[in-house]
Parts: sequence; structure tokens; C-alpha cells
Amino acid sequence: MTIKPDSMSVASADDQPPFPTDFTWGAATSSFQIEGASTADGRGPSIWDDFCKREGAIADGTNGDIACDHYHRSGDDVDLLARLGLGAYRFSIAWPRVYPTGSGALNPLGLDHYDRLVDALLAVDIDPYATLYHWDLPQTLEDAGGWRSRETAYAFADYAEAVVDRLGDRVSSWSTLNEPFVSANHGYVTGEHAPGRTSMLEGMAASHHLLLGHGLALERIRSIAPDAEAGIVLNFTPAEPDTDGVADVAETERVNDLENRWYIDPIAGRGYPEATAQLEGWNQNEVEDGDMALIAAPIDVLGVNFYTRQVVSALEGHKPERPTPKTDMGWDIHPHSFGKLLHDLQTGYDFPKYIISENGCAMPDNARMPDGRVDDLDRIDYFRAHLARVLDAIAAGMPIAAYFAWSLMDNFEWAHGYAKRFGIVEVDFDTLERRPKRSALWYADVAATGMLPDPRAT
Ligand code: IFM
Repeated sequence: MTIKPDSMSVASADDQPPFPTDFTWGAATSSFQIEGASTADGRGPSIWDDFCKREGAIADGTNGDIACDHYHRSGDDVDLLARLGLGAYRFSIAWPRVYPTGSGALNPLGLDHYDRLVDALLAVDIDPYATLYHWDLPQTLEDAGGWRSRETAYAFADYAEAVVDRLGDRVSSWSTLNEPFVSANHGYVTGEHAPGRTSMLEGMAASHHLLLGHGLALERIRSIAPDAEAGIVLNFTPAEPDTDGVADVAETERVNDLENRWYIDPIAGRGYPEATAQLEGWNQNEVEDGDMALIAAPIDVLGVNFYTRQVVSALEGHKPERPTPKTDMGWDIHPHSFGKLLHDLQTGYDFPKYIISENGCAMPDNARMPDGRVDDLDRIDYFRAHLARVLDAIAAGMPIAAYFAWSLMDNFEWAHGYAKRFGIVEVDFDTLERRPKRSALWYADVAATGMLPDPRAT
């Protein structure tokens, strides 16, 4: 496989082989980031509702109470997807809408929302890609131990069963978890995300219970909707050493184990990275007989989320910076690392199918076109360069079936609040009006033609 050098440039549209005609083009969101309506129809509080109330937890002091008000505007948002000509929509289901206290009494009204959403999508030929857990754990479950507790994995399986029972006749693609690394690490190790706890060993316990929840939920999906495809969505932030020194290389290995191999390896049947588990003092007490086999049950599809790479130094407190273009998150724009990641996945693992379940960037969005829409050429450059790597990987034989732009619309970017804009559609958070950015129009063109046109050439 050819890995292109670090660059934002790709060959002109005429030089690009088109994407396969059956390639699926979509956009992605998640429940807490867009739905709002935080108490509507019996929804219970999630860990993010509580976390947002903590002094200083969210950079701009905001919360998800209204967000994009998608809960009340889902019909319009489906129209928007249809106008963009997208074939798929990846969304997540809010557990606290379905079980307001995490378990116990089911709230059918919460499921009604997703029922309507799925029907609206299917009515305009958009495939629903449903994710069961994108970080909004019911607060009651956190109060009882959250992902530190094995019971949460069992509750997750029951919740999964209720959702698939209701929607499984129409949803043909299911993901159990989105980015369990972020749930466990940011939520239980660094504390930058809900529930805001700070213990490495709690994080490791959480990681195992998340994966156990995945395995248990997968069994339920298989038994209720045997024809649906099912898998998990993992995020990858490949680490490379700052220098060739032994210490930097060893530290990079540790980071890659913790962030990039910790979830995929157990799913692939290889267990947790042993040396790093030991180094961190995790004795794997939480792992019971049969757990690892359950976690390694075959999946149909692996969702890959990619945004950036990281450069690692062993020096305490030293965060190496490279003179690489950056997004508004301060993240390196590094499509080369994406190409390498895809290559490493293809050669190192054996999953039958992949989707790029998230890829995109926050940009400052301060340029406007004459008609007033956001002129985000920088975002188009980002998509174009990363999509070129997808094309390379497909040409090298990697079975990538779909690409989902993150995100359909500007939304609540977790601890950053609303200031970081990832959408291809602009949201005015005062009026909640949506307006496609230039990138949305470009992406619609890509979806229609399977080509990656250079916007500067037209
Ligand atoms: O907004 C998040 C999303 O919820 C999960 N993946 C990364 C995105 C950008 O940070």
C-alpha cells in the first residue's frame, strides 16, 4: 500500500479513482450532543447532566439542556440529511430516555422518539446506523458504581435488549459502544469527562466492564435481530515517539497499548496488552471466567473513529509540538497517520468489514461566502485529505464500506461546550437555525459522484 507523505494535498479529481458505487456516505451525531429536551417525556438524568453542573467542568459553562433541540426537530434534520443526498445517518440512543434510572421500569415514550426517527429516515431511503451507548450513562447507575461495577454491564445488556426489541425490525446496523477508551479514560482516569473520577485502576475496571457490556449486548442483538450487522466503534489516536531514544519509544508503546490496543485486542481475541496492564498495577481481578471469550465474539463490522495523531515524550510534563497544521481543537492535521492506521488495521487484524464511523474537525468558521454561509475550505481540505487515505486503503483491498462525517451539525463538544464547531451544518445556538456550510455542499457532491473534487479548481 502506498502511504502518501504528510500533506493536505491530494490528486485532482480527474486523477482520483472514484469510490465504489455501493460505498455508503453518511453523517454522525450523538444523543447528548444534539438532542436537548433533557427532561422531556420522562427522560432521567445522565452523568453528563450532573457533570455540567460542576463548577468549571465545561469550558463555557453550558450544558445539554437544549443543545441543538434535535429531539423536537428530528423531522427537519432528516430532511436536511435527505437534501444532502446522504445514504446513512449514525446516531446514538440515550439510555436515560429508555430507562430513566438505568434499569427497572422501561419508559416507552423515550423509545417512541427513536421509533419516529428510524421511520423518518427509512421513508427517505437513509439507513439508520444506531449506537447504543455514546457516553450518557443514567446517573442512578453511576451512583451505584457506574462502569466501575459489573452490574452496569448487565444493565446495559437489558437496555440493549429493550432497544433492539423495539427497533430491530428496521435498524440493520448496530454498534454497542462508541469510543469505550474515552468513556473509561476521560471519565474515570483523567476526570475531564463525566463522571469526573480520577483513578487509573478505576479506569481499568471501567474498561473491562464496558467491554463486558459490549459482549453481553452483542449476544442480545444476535438473538433478537440475527440478520442485522453488529459491532463496536473504537477511536484511534496513533502515538509516535518524539525521539528515537529508548525512553520515548517505551513510553509510546505504553500509550499505544492504553489508547489504541486496549479495546481492539480483546475484541480480536488477544486479551489486554499484558505488559502495560502489569506496569499499571492492574491485576485483572474484575475479569471472570468466560468474560474474554464473550468480548471476543465475532463482530460483523468495526467502526473506526480518527481525528489526529499524538507525539509522545517520556519527559515528565513535556508535550512535544510539531509544526503541523492544527484544527481549532489544537489537534494536528495528519492524514498520513490515518493512512498508516488503516494499513496497520488491515495487515494486523482480520475484521470482515470496516466503517469510518467518525472523521472530521473543529475549525474556526470565521469566513463567510457572499450568501452568508460558512466558507470552510479548511474543513473541506481536511475531509479531502482523509478521504484520499480511505480511497488508498480500499484500493489496497481493505473492506471499508462507509464513511461518516463528524458531525452533521455543530453541537455540544463535551467539556469544550459549544465553542468548538465540528458540523458540516452550522447551528445558530440562539435561534437553533441550521444552515449547511460550504463543506456540506461539497460533501453532498462527493456523496453524489464518489469523487473528491478540489473546491479551489471550480
Ligand atoms: O464529539 C466527539 C464525539 O462525541 C466522539 N468522537 C470525537 C468527537 C470530537 O471530539
